[in-house]
Amino acid sequence: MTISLSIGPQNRKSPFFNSTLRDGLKSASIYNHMYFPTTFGDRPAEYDRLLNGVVMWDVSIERQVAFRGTDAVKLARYLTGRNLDDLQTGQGKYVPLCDYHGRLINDPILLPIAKDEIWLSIADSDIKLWVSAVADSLKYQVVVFEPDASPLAVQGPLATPLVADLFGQWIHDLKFFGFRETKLRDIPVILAKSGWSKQGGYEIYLLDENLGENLWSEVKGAGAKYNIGPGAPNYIERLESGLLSFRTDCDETSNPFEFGLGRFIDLDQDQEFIGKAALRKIGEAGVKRKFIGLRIDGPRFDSPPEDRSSIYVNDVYVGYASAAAYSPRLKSNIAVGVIDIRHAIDGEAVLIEFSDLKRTARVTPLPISR
Ligand code: THG
Repeated sequence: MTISLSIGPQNRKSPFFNSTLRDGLKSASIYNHMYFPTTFGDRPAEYDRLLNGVVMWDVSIERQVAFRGTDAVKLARYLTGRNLDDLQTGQGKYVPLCDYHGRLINDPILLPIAKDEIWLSIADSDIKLWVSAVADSLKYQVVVFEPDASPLAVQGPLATPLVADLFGQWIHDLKFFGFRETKLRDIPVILAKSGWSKQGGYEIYLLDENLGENLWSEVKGAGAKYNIGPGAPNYIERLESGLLSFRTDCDETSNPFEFGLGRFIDLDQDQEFIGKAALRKIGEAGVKRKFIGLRIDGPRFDSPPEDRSSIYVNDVYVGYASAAAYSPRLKSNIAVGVIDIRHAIDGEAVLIEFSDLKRTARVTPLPISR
């Protein structure tokens, strides 16, 4: 189905919005109450650049929820089950957030900006409301706000030489999720080694929303010699890599263990945090379902399914596939989904019911590598 978006003040525009339009943006979605570019019309080229070259993505929709004040670190430790004992300014961490029932409500990257300031770079849910409610109810000394910060991702094997051209050789010192505040010419930015792909790369957080066109054209200009092009978080590569898309893959009752995020939660620390007791119980009982990959039989899919698809074994519902596509690399249709733990077995045969067709498929571990 193709429809056009109505543009209005109800949803926000990225600082790169005009640049993306000028460069041929074809489709957008909505994420964190913001227009989210999804393709510039040449999906094979966007995929190829990510795997073999370099591609630039407007990911301003990864909004920042900031809190500043004497209790900033205390608040962060209460919000996530990730152990933050060794938190260091300039080194980010992936921090699942849960509610009091242990249900996953977001999976941000935490950026320790200063001793008294933390940012959560969030996926698609209203975490600013959550954080300010928690902070105020505990009477913590912090102000919660959305800073003027908009990430531009540069991803792919040639992202590293390009970003080194732009910023200098020091970029090689950044560890994964490490970041540094700096300037690109006169544009204030944070450069971070991160990005929602497994092809490597960086994110340049623009710190002045009036300079979006400048930053876009700096990156585009310097990237010309690497044949850079515009794209978006890649629908196919993320399935191959098994990266979690919070709103796509999770439902109202998902917990972090189902998605392999248990390694980012420390139930043994003395620190109290939201969901700790519930997560202990869930952990003791064992997970009932699991996030898995699927290899799907039959002719290649032309376009992604619009809805979640039901998965059956012997006519019994056992879970859902949340996203599916043809992988050129694996020469197969693939999907990710959530399935009953009893069927989360490598090679398990299942039937997937898409809106207009049924396909046989096999369960496979993530990332999908064969
Ligand atoms: N960029 C920024 N913020 C974000 C995202 C982003 N916030 C929300 C969402 N995306 C966060 N989700 C992820 C999920 C996984 C990874 C990055 C962002 C990731 N994971 C590695 C992996 O799974 O191998 C490493 C995790 C680790 O070991 O710590 O890269 O894209 N600004």
